[in-house]
Amino acid sequence: MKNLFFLFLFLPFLACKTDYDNPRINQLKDIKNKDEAYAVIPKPVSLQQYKGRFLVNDSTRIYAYDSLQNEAGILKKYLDDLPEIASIPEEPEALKYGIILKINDSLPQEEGYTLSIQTHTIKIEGKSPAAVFYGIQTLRQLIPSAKNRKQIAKAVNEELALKSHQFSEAEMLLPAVEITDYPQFAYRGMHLDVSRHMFPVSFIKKYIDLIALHKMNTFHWHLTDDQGWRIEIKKYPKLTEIGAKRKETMIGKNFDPYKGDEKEYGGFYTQDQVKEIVAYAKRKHITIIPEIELPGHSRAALAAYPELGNGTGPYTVATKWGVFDQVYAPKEATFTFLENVLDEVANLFPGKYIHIGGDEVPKKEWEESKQAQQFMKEHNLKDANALQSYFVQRIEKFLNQKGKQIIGWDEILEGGIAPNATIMSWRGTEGGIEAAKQQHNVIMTPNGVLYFDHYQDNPETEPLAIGGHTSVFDVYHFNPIPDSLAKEERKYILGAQANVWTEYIDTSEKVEYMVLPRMSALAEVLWTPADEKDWFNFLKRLPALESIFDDLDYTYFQKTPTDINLKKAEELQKNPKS
Ligand code: TNX
Repeated sequence: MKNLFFLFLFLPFLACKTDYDNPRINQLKDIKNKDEAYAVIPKPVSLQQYKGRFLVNDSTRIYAYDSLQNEAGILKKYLDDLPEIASIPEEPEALKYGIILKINDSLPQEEGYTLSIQTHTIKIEGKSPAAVFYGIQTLRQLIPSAKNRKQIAKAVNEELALKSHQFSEAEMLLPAVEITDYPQFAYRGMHLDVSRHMFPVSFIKKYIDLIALHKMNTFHWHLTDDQGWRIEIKKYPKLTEIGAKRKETMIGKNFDPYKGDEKEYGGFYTQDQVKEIVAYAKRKHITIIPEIELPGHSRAALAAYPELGNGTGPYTVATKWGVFDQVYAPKEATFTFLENVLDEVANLFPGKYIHIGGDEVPKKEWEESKQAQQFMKEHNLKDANALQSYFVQRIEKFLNQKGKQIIGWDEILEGGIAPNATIMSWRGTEGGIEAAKQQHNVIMTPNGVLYFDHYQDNPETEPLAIGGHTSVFDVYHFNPIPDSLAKEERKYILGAQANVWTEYIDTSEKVEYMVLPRMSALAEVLWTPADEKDWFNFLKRLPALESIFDDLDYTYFQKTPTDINLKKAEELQKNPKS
């Protein structure tokens, strides 16, 4: 009843036939400074500001066309849990006041959307449900943060000086705007290593939410490595009974002399948990790419099934970091094992890609093993590089038959790339350049600039990290398309991804701290047209995003952007790190 009364009072102000023509609400001054009121990251392709505001209160309704109920449900939560998603009224006239979500097939880009906020309607149209979802993410960033709402309500009350109603902070005023938007790159990813350290299901979901907030679409889940096997495989229970646990963990950087913490460390995700996470990601339009490392980084698997090694056991789950000589033996039993494992993995993850690793494979054991030498002879493989290539190609063939495509780290170029493989270029961009020249798809993850396990500021004042130095500025100025690629080769660069290796990241908070706000910069690299990017303008928009991090309880690195001295910034802007 109260709501109805309220709506009635406001009709003269909010409901006008033409947009923006209400003399009172449309004359409202900009309450916040413009950059903040329209602070969207990544910056939209086109954003036209208007005067006026849309009022959201508990009588606002969301109308979801075209089976967009999932998207409507997500939006509803962002808007302080609006009471209900309304059914579509038969009379279009009834849609005068509300938020409308719709598919629009005529939009040119697959992930493109338009967002229009007017005084009495908000309309989000997308080419696909994912595109509508991106429009919702933009809308979400236009919602004033809790702390700004009070201020806005106060300013509006002063300016309108209505006797009949005082705005409260529970009523959100969204700024009028027309946005047309679509991403520059199709692949926009974040990676997380859960082998070196493990994170709870609740955090994996929180990480997925962060990916969604940034309009990224891929989560690369690094599930196996020397220090722990983290996914339940029904056919091989020892992978998690034995392979998911290590005796202890190295303390700090005590490689030599080695010093461990004497605490058993372990954990894994059950298949039910994996299914739950995959379904969660799907609702947020995020595809998960699972990574099962082969033929190297396999000590945890060998600890569980030593018969798959090159006779160099006994094997243990590694307790320190680095690259180890122990790799799978090239024999039929290994391929049967890997195929069975990948079979279960393929059934759990509906996306088209499976990452098979392929990085850092020392060839020592293969060179020294009679059995491996014999295998190479039988298969006409001239050296260990050819054997690595055989390994990957055989697995690719198996996965292609199951309708999946493989991704591998750039080492899989050595000895000949598998015919349909996508390359993840991590040792700089060179591997990516080479792969694109060979007409293979590429995802750029160069360790010089997209390794978010590296320091983001002075190591003396930062928590322990693996090394390196990559500031948010460096990330912001990364260009995924190397200059040396010819025009027709550029289309092979699908996009980029930041990698989060967790040797020195042992808590969820530290993951957040290491990725924020560097991933916000990466999101803009991947979404916004290069000539629209502007570092200083990005810095002005960042605080609004940080207030969302605050509201959602994310930990983040706070000082870099404003601390970067201008001269250095200008210099770097002219000559970015690649
Ligand atoms: C290299 S990137 C690795 C990882 C480490 C990382 C540390 C890649 C394919 N392999 O095993 O965790 O460096 O930055």
